Amino acid sequence: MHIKKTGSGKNAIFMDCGIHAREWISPAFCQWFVKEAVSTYGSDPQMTSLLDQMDVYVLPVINIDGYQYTHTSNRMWRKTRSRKSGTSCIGADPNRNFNAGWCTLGASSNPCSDTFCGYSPESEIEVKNVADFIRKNKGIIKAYLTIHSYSQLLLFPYSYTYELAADHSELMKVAEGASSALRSLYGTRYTSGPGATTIYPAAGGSDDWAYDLGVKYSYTFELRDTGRYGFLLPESQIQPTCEETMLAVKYIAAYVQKN
Ligand code: ING
Ligand code: ZN
Repeated sequence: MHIKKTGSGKNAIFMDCGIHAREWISPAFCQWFVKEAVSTYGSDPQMTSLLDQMDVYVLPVINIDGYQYTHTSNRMWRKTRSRKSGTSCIGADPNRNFNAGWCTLGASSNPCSDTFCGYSPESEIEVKNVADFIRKNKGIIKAYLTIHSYSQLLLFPYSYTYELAADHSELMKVAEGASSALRSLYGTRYTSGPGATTIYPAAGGSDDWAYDLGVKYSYTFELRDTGRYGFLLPESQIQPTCEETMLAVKYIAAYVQKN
């Protein structure tokens, strides 16, 4: 979905949800974001100024086949649903399939693993299409946000190496600001930091790939909770999670807008 005022060629923010099938709160957030954007434009000064100055691309469910499969067959499915002759195991982990230190760390070359990196970078059609879109629009895409769950983390590059990103201090500062904005609503605590040391080392992730392509403000959100319900976040937490996450996304967007 492309949220824009009339006219084109403006700078943009790209956000995707549902890269992992079982992380249901993620597609819920993208949907919430679009509703908020179109319904608060003109009344909320921050949203109005953002959309006056930038476009937002929202991909509500990247891994649509996997998402469907979690509704029909296996609630805990994570990967895509691609098939390959020679193995009965299905799918690759789309967040190990991007071309960023591909399959070197925290990923598996076993097609039966939940973190299978795929047969080659961008072997998954969902990953190839997102990567093509971002490459094509890299001149205007100033921020890349990807929404996962769970753990309450705000991660940024790198995950494929322990080296710090060239923009580490700025990325950390913006993440800390976004986390405080999020916490201000219901007191939900987030931890910020580079993926490799904050969650675990893992190559082939989309945020690392976007960052190395030149999209400086590249963040992975891990939404609620911290493990009590995990992927099975109760319905009663959908709205508060979306409300608080909005504050963090708007904080990052406002920062990107003026930088
Ligand atoms: N977490 C992410 C995962 O793909 C991550 C963590 C972020 C890895 C960025 C690599 C890069 O494992 C979840 N919950 O999926
Ligand atoms: Zn995930």
